[in-house]
Amino acid sequence: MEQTRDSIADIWGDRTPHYGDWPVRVDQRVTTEPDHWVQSACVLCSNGCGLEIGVKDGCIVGVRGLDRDPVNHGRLGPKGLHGWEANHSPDRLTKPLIRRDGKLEEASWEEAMNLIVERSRDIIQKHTSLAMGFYTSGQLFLEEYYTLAVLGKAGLSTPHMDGNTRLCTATAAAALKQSFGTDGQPGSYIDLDTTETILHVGHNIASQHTVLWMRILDRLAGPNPPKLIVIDPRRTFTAEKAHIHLMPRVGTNVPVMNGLLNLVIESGQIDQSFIDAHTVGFDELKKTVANWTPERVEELTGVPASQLRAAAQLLATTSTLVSSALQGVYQSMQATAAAVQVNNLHLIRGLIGRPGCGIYQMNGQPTAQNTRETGADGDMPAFRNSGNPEHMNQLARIWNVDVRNIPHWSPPTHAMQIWRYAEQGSIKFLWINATNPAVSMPDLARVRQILQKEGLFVIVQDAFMTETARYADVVLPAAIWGEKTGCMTNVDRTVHLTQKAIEPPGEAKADLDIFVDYARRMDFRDKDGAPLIKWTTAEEAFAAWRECTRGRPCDYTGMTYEKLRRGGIQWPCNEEHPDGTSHLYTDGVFHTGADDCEAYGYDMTTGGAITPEEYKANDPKGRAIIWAADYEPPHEQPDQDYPLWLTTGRLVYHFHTRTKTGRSAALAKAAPDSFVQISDQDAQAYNIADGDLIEVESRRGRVLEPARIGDIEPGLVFIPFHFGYWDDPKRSRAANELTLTEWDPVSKQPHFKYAAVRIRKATEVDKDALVLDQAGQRVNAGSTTPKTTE
Ligand SMILES: Nc1nc2c(c(=O)[nH]1)N[C@H]1C(S)=C(S)[C@@H](COP(=O)(O)OP(=O)(O)OC[C@H]3O[C@@H](n4cnc5c(=O)[nH]c(N)nc54)[C@H](O)[C@@H]3O)O[C@H]1N2
Ligand SMILES: Nc1nc2c(c(=O)[nH]1)N[C@H]1C(S)=C(S)[C@@H](COP(=O)(O)OP(=O)(O)OC[C@H]3O[C@@H](n4cnc5c(=O)[nH]c(N)nc54)[C@H](O)[C@@H]3O)O[C@H]1N2
Ligand code: SF4
Ligand SMILES: [Mo]
Repeated sequence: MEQTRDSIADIWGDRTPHYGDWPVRVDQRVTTEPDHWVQSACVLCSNGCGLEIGVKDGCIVGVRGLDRDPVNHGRLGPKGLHGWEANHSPDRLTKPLIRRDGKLEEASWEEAMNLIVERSRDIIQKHTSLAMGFYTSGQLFLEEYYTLAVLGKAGLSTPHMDGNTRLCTATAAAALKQSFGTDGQPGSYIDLDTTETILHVGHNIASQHTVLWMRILDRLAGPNPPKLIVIDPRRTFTAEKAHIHLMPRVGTNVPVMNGLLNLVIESGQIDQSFIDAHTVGFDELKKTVANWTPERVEELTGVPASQLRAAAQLLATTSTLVSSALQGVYQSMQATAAAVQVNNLHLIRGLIGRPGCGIYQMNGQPTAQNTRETGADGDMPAFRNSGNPEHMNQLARIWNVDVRNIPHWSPPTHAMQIWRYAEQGSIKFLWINATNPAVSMPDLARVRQILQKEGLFVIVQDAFMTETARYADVVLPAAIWGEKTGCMTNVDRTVHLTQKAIEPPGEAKADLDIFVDYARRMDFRDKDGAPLIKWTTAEEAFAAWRECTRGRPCDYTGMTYEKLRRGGIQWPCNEEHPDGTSHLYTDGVFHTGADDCEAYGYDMTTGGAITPEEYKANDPKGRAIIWAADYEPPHEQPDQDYPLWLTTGRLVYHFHTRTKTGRSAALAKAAPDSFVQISDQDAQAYNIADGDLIEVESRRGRVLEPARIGDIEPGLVFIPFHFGYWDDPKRSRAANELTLTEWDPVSKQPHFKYAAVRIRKATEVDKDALVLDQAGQRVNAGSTTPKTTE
């Protein structure tokens, strides 16, 4: 059978009801019978579904879910079943490009790499390595990030390296570090198979992790179904299945969570012996949340007190609980402060470290976990603490370099700061790989200005001519998933090997090869004069990474490519745990000891770093840390001029800036254009009908979107952020034209989930239409402007 279902029409497929043991269902879509199958995993979200790539005559012709894979038991969602079509898109980049006289022109690899090396040397000589910046991704492979991290830290010694993971899951990492001492999810997907209660906070799992949602749908259809609580201001696919759906105003997660914690504590159903033996900070929490009565929560958040009580009742009495948090928490006000309240809920009820009890501080991108583990986001590899001299000495020994060459004298530069330095001119070299900031960063007018800045040398390494690539000085054509080999670690610490199935098009090269080539040309050496990067293949890079993780919480030493070919394995995997580990913290001992922890943490309100001395003075010595947080109002709020809240997010059929999903015919057809979602009440108030073109304006920019009415709270509008300009350069429609340059004080994750906007029907703005040129710049309107409405 070529296709087991039409996943566009039937997103989640048929139910296979279960309790305890999730049945296998193999989903498949091929366009023709493959010659052979190559084992891999899906690259279109952090769920990490195991799959096989069907190949015929050197081309990908389809995929099928891997039946024995612990993550998906054979299932795949619409993106997984269709996204591979992008590999064979006719507009792939196949040759390097160099800007000459203002125009990007084809060049050889030799010319492009020589230019990059020449510029690197020149800039370092004149301005030191502090002028070198790297903005990477959550979509490369582990081996690629590790190579990048080593060349950045020990080769160039620059602290300016971060990923788009800053926009994505920096808060997941921050919340895990704040509470448990290091990154790494405590639980496992198998917790969903038995849990009594599930809580999703700001996570539209039905659309964004479709296969994990199938697991939940199958529980809901089976014996002993779990109760589902959803906290989201919109009526999402996820919310539709909720037993209790709390719809708070955007930016009010802390009051809602504090209100729930308060009721749970008041009910007396807390696990006092767990709290006493395994945590610190409970008294402070109790004091803080005591102020958050259901009535006060209702006033501030709009969540009816009765609903909050009902949710708290479930959370106070359940004997197992799986919680997840994602962008409705991470990209909103008080991101880390809200995310740790989810951890606190589990800690005060002792619902951690055993089957049925999982906390998913979710990831989004397929390899965001690896960016963090390897230190390509500026963290130190294998969760080492840059403030811990012993940890830094370990790295220096592993890389055979002088410890002073590893930048650890101050916290790493986070992405928003890297862009600011580029704006201010102190960063003069910005190497962007596998991310499309000209659509995905907040406040796009500013991003475009930075990318075009005189004196900033921009390299873009991508598979397509993206909105960002248009501004580059050098464009490097990258091989992508299916065309190279490497590992991906998903949300629940499961490591998959994804294998090369076909050759990349034209001269496109694997990112690993590009980084290795750069390191060789830059002649980075270790203390003894040997090459710093001692590997050339992915498998060799993996072996080097394994050594780097020895004895660390994310211990990979028990894994090999050969073992990974049998299926996904959860870290830590070592001699003690040769088959991997499903649950961390089963003994209630956390990585919070001063010698052990990945970070000393931050003050939740100011973001002020806690010093090693302060931390040591109150060493939690393995107890989890309960952090209390009070409410802080958002800095931008609706007012007379901009009376509505804007929130942004995703659709089930598209991945980010659609470089892949927009090139699959079926996915593109399923969600062809951007829109603005508004409530019935607001539609009436503004006299707007479904499909009318609406101008949405914030203090930073304007877009034009067709209206879609319903399923959202009055006063709130929603725009999906997927739609940039590569396939429609005419209309200003990217949600990030409107968003704010502002971030969480702890995780430094930008706030995409709220901004103040105003709306009006586009008929009134014909003369000043929003038209963009090829480069995404707003063209002045006037007589050349096509009419924007019928
Ligand atoms: N189909 C699809 N799946 C994807 C992706 C994709 O692009 N498309 N991307 C992947 C990636 S990288 C990520 S990070 C994840 C993201 O996955 P999600 O976080 O689930 O996706 P979003 O739509 O960004 O935001 C989730 C929800 O937050 C709600 N929200 C907004 N403001 C608030 C608030 O103040 N409080 C609360 N409680 N909720 C709020 C929104 O209404 C929205 O429904 O998805 C991954 N999976
Ligand atoms: N308003 C708003 N903005 C948001 C968000 C939001 O919810 N609202 N969400 C944020 C989040 S969570 C995320 S994760 C970001 C995502 O934002 P981006 O990272 O900008 O999104 P992508 O479209 O996934 O960009 C990845 C790029 O890498 C390329 N690529 C894919 N594979 C490879 C490879 O193997 N090698 C190389 N070199 N290139 C490759 C793709 O073609 C694509 O151009 O957006 C953020 N921006
Ligand atoms: S849930 Fe995520 S990993 Fe699984 S098939 Fe869908 S996009 Fe791919
Ligand atoms: Mo993300």
